[in-house]
Amino acid sequence: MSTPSFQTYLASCRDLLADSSAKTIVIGNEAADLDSMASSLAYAYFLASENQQSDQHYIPVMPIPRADFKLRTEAVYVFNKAGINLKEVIFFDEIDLAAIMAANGKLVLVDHNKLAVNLDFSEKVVAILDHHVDENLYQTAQPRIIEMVGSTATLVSQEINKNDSALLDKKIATLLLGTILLDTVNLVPEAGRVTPADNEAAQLLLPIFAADQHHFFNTVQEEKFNVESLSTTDLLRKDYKQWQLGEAACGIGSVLMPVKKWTKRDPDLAKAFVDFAIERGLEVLLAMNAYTDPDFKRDLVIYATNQEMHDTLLNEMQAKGLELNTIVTAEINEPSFGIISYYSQGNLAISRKKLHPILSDLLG
Ligand SMILES: [Mn+2]
Repeated sequence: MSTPSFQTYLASCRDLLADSSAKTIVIGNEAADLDSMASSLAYAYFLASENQQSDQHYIPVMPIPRADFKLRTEAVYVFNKAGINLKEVIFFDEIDLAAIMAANGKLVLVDHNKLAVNLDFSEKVVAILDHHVDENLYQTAQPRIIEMVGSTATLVSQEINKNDSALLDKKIATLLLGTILLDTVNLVPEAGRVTPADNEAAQLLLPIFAADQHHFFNTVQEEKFNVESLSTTDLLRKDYKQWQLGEAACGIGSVLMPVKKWTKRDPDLAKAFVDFAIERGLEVLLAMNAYTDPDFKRDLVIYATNQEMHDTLLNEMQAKGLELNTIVTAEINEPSFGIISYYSQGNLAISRKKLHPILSDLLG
């Protein structure tokens, strides 16, 4: 049987999904980084072509809702570069995983080797390709390849090359190479990520990709931090954590943009904070802005539903040495509810990880 191209295969996935046959879902980890998504696409394609005689359908599923894909700006770039039609890509909110599993479904895990806690399908895991520490689960999985390489995409490249190297066309090579370069910081030994296997995989893919490695890496890397296309709400949710601190629900978004630029760009920024807080039932919503200008800098936005909470937070952060200085933002419309204020943060050492215990002690 002739093997369909990756393009043809991907275009058929939605039909395969609708079909009544049993399905094997190929899925990456919850964080849904480029490695997880690219590896699942390439490995699902490989499995589908290896098992054309089987009555199973092999379908890659991105482990996030479709609406969240645009937040992975590096993946948006690499998918586009690989010529992938996003309409054909299947996202987690477009399937009923429990129903698929109940109908004789199976799971292939890439870029993780332990199912997310909310996915109770341990007995369904039939194969694993991963580069995280082995949790020693699903011992019957076949293959069960868990190796400490820089990228799962390396393991996928190896598997395809070993079994059917003709599948490594330009689209697949672009997906896998972009991922390996990003994960290994362009194969540079000083970054401490690259292994001989990653190097080998990259050397295999480069002639198929047939364009400049360094330019590709630089662009993927730049796109990862390019948040120009994102709205205020998307900037807040791109890298977002939420904690319950005593009575108060507190959200903190890490934002890769200076406050001055952000407020200039969006005069309704305060309204977006209010809406975001209401939607999530937050009493406190902070943005921790980090950027280079040209040196590394930090800003902070404090939003609280009431003045007392706002001032308590501000005073505590100053007491803990954040060195906050008010930024004047004349362009901003006042919030309809609650209070918001904008600061540059003199103490660059206090990241979100370090701010969390400070707030816990205060409110927890
Ligand atoms: Mn990975």
